[in-house]
Amino acid sequence: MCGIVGIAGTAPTSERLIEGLRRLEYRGYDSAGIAVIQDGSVQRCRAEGKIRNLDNALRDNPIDGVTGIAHTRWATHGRPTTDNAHPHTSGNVAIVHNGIIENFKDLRDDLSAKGHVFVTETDSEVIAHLIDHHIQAGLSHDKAFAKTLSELRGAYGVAAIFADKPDTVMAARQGSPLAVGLAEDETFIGSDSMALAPFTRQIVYLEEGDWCIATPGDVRIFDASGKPANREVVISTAAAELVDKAGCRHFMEKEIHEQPESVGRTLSQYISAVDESFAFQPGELGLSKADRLISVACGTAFYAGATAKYWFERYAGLAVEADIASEYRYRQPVMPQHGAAIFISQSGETADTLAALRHCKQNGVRTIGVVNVPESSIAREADLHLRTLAGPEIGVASTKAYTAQLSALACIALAAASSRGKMTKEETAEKVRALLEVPRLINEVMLVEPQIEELARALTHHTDVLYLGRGQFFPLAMEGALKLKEIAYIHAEGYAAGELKHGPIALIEDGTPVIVIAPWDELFEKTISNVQEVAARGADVTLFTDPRGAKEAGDSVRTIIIPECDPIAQAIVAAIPIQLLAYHTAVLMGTDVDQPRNLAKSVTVE
Ligand code: HGA
Repeated sequence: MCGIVGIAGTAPTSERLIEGLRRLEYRGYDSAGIAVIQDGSVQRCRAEGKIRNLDNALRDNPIDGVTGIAHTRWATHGRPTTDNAHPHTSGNVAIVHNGIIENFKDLRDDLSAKGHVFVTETDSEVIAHLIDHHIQAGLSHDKAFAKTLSELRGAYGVAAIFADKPDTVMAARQGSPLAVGLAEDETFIGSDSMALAPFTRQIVYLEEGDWCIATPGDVRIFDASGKPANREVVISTAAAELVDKAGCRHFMEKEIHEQPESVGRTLSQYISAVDESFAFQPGELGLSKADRLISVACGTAFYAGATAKYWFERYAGLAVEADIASEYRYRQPVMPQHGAAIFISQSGETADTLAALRHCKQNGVRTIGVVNVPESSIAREADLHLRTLAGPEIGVASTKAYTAQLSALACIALAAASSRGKMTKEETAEKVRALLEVPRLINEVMLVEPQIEELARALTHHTDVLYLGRGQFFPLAMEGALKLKEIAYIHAEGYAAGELKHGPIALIEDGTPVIVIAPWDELFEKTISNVQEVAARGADVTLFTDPRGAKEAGDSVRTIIIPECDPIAQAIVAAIPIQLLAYHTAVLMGTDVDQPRNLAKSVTVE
C-alpha cells in the first residue's frame, strides 16, 4: 500500500527519494511527499495525486538535504488531499507511515489535551506528535522513538527524521514490511528492495517488532524488547532499472503479452521439458499423506487457489478448502491435523494472507507460500516457498502474476497426485506435456484480440455484465468479473452457470451482456442449456469456447474461439481473452488502466 523511502546519506537526497518513490508508486498513488533536513530544520514538499505532481512541486519549490524521508500514499484515514499527505510533522520531528494506527483517536485526544495541535485527518499524524511529546518531556531521540512504538496499536512501517539529529533516520516495522539498504557511507530505508535497487543490493529485512537507527553507512537494529538484534544481510535480486512499458500503452498491456514468457519461466521451475518429469522431488511438498489442504489468498490470487482446488481434488484426491484470507484469519477455522496450508500472493506482503499464514504456523500447520517476490514476508516465513516467476508486475490489476500462480499450482497439484500414488508416471507425463504447451497456446489465443476489442466496444454501453462458468471455469468467471470492475469500473458478477436459475437470472433483460467461458468438456452440454436459458430471456451472449464447443453450440450464439487443449492447460489459456476483454473495455472507457481509482497493488493493510 503506502510506500516509504528514507535516506541517511552524505549527498543530496531529494532526487533519489523521488526515484525510490517512483518504484513504489504501484503501492499507492493518491498523494506523495518528501521531507528533508535542510539548514537545521525540517522542510517538506507534498502534492495530491501521482508522483509527477510532487516532482513538479519540487521543481517550483526545491528543497534538499542529505537526510530525508518520502512517502506515496494510499489513504485509509482521511481524504487523499495535500494536507493529509505524508510526511507529517510535529516540532522537530517528521514521519512517514504505512499501516493503520488503531488507537490513534485515544492518543490524539490525549495529546490534544496536552496542547498538541493536529492539522490532518490521518491516523499517522499522531506518531509525529507522540515522538515529539516524548522528546520534549526529556527523553533521548532513541528512547522517545522506542516509547512511541510501545504505545502504538495496529500495523506500521514507519520512518522518522529529526531536525536536531540531522544525520539519523529511525524506522520500525510491525505488520508492514520494511527493508534497510546498506552502502559504504549511506543507509537506506524502503518498503521493499525494489525501492532500494538503484542505491544498493545489500538488504536487511526488519523482522516483526524490529526498529532501527540508521546513520550514514551504519545501522543499529533492535528487537521488540529493545535488545540489539542481528539480522542477516541478503543480496537483493530486484533489478535496478525501472521497469518500462516497452512501447506498450500500459503496463497491463505489456504484462498480458508477456505471459507466454512468464508462464514458460514459471513452469520450467517445476517441470522439465527434457523428460516430462518434475524438476523437484514431489515428496518435498509434504502432501503425500495430507488429508486436507487449505488455500488462502485475496482477490485474483484467491481465484487462482479456487481453480487449483479442482486440480488437487480431481488429480490428487486431496480435499481443498479455498478461503478468502480476510475471512479465514478471524473465523477460528478448524486446523487440519495432517494437512497443509497454501498461501498465494503476488507481492508476498498481503496483510490478511500473511496474518493467516502466521495463524496456521502458530497452530502447527505446515505452510507453503506461492509468491512472486522472493524476498517478501510470506516467501520468507512459509515453511516452503514455491516461486512464481512472473517478474515485476506493475499494473495494479493482476494478469501475468495470476497465470504464473495457476502454472505453479498446476505443477504442484500434479506433483501431489504423483506423490500420493493417484497418477501413474505416464499420466503425469501426459499432463506435464499439456502444460508445456501453454506458452505456445497463449501466443495462439492472443490472435482473438481484434474480436475482443469489438466485444469490448459493446460492453462500454452497459452498466452490468454477467460472467458464467462451470467447474474450473467458475473461478475464472469470477476473475473476469473482478477485472472488469477493477479497471473498467463496470459492475460485473461471476457466477457458476448452474446457479443462475437460483436468482441472478432475474437480472437478465433485453441486451444484458453475458460472457460464458465454456471450452468443450463433459459439462459443456449443461452450460449450453444455461446459455439457452439466458438467451431466451434476451441476454446478449458471447461464448468463449474451443472449436469443438463452437461446433456443438451451433450458430445460435456468438462465439470467440480459443485453442483446444487439455483441461489443465485450458484453465490458464482461457484467462488471456478474459484479461484482454477487461483491458480493452477499460481503454475504451478512458480509465487509468494501470492505476485504477481507489486501488493499490499490494494490500498491506487490513
Ligand atoms: N493510515 C495512513 C497510511 C495508509 C496506508 O498505509 N495505506 O496503505 C493514511 O491513511 O495516511
